[in-house]
Amino acid sequence: MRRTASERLAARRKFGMLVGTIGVALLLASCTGQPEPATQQGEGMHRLYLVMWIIALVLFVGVEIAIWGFPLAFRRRRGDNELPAQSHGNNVLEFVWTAIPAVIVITLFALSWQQINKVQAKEPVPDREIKVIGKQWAWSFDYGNGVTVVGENATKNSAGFANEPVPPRLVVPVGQNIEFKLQSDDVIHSFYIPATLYKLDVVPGQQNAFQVTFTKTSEDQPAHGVYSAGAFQGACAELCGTQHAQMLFEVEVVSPEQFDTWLRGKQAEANRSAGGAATATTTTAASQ
Ligand SMILES: [Cu+2]
Repeated sequence: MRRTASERLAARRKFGMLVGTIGVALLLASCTGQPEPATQQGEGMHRLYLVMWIIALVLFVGVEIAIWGFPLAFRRRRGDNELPAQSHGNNVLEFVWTAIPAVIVITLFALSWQQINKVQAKEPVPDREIKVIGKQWAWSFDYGNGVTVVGENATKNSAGFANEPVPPRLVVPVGQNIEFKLQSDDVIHSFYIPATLYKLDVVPGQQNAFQVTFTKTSEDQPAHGVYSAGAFQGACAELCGTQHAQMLFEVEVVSPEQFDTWLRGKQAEANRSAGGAATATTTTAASQ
């Protein structure tokens, strides 16, 4: 059955619209799928991710057009009874398709190298230091001077777990350079706050550390599962034993004033308990 010219045009338009729709859907998926960065360092990584994503999208569309378009455009037509001109060994073409990927790989390497140096850069004296202790299967956060924040593990009874775990709430000030010093009491864990777009292993016998500066507070974060509202989510990202899934924590990013008030309150608690550590789980800084 032969199609008329207008039918062919309509079919081509339909195909174009389909390709366009898939492209837009992929683009939208990428925009909503990537966690929003909440730190200075994370914003740089987010930009790098977008650059990589756009290059990948252009290559994907180009390759798909070549895969589907060329066979369609150069298919055998009615009355074609001869082989088209056969060619072999085009030096220009060989050079171009070797050079383009090489340039892309070198560019991405250079951009990543630059970014990794920025992310791992450290001020000699950070605004604040917090010791993060990972152990099977909980996190605790040591602010110094006896102020420690811990959570509560789920309690197990004969019928399984009786209580949901209460993740410890790490309170930090916005706009200040914070150094997390990571310490493991047993096996390898991984300290991960998705909103920072960064994670670092917590290795026994080795002190890993990194610095971040939060650029926004966490007050607009919705509650999710065991995570309460007003905090970013945090978790252990390294399978570290049977109750690895309990190693959750919350990160409440507040104004420096709210942070100081919160820390003073914890300090007073620590002093009252006569040398004992002040421990808090669900105390939020915003409520004080
Ligand atoms: Cu762990």
